[in-house]
Amino acid sequence: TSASPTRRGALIVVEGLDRAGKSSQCEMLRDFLSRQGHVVKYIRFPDRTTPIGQLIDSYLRGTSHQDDHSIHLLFSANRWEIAKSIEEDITNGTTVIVDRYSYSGVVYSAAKANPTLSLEWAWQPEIGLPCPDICLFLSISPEEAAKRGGFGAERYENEAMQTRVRELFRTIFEKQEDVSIIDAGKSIDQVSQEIQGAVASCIARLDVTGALRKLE
Ligand code: ADP
Ligand code: 2DT
Ligand code: MG
Repeated sequence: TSASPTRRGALIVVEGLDRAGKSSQCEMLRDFLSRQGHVVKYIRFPDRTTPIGQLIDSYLRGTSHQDDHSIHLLFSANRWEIAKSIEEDITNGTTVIVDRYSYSGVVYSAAKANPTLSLEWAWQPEIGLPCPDICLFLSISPEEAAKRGGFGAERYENEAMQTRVRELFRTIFEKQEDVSIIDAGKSIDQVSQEIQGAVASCIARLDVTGALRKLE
């Protein structure tokens, strides 16, 4: 007799603009799923703790400069260096919540309007990474985001960049089927209810004996 296979965990990605509420909602979702008895991990990209992440951190804080393509590939490499451990966690039954992923990766880079850095170019190094079972896009208007405080000091935290990022997120998520668009302008509790609903139905549909897909 063979042992019954471990139920795999789910890979849940939360995306959105600055101040959309991603980090708050990831924490609440982690606590919600833990209370339901799931083993849960919450991770974020960029992971600024690795050597590659430290290069990214100094670039974002403006203490170093990088070519647009080069920093793009470092953000991608920062996912590849963690990808194996995500896959292992999922296989071992841990549900992984990810705060920003490849979608932020392509959108922020393409928003620079560098003629040789298109969305298509930017997507190539993402191919083969673990594919989320559900992607939640926290959608917020510039007005609502502004109410949540001014821009911070990091690169990209300015009106022009955020406007282009918002348009590009819309472009990529219009084409994509398995994305849940959440109105992030509502109260924290309302947003969290919607996220819980979307995640619960994803987990219910999930073939927990099937493998995690790859981005293509
Ligand atoms: P992100 O990770 O997307 O940048 P955060 O979760 O850090 O966003 O939230 C940014 C700020 O907005 C925080 O001060 C947080 O308390 C607040 N905030 C988050 N969600 C809401 C909401 N639904 N309504 C009002 N304020 C919110
Ligand atoms: P936070 O740490 O505050 O989320 O900001 N970014 C992120 C990219 O340009 N490419 C990526 O691949 C990822 C994951 C978005 C991180 C900043 O880095 C940007 C905002
Ligand atoms: Mg955050």
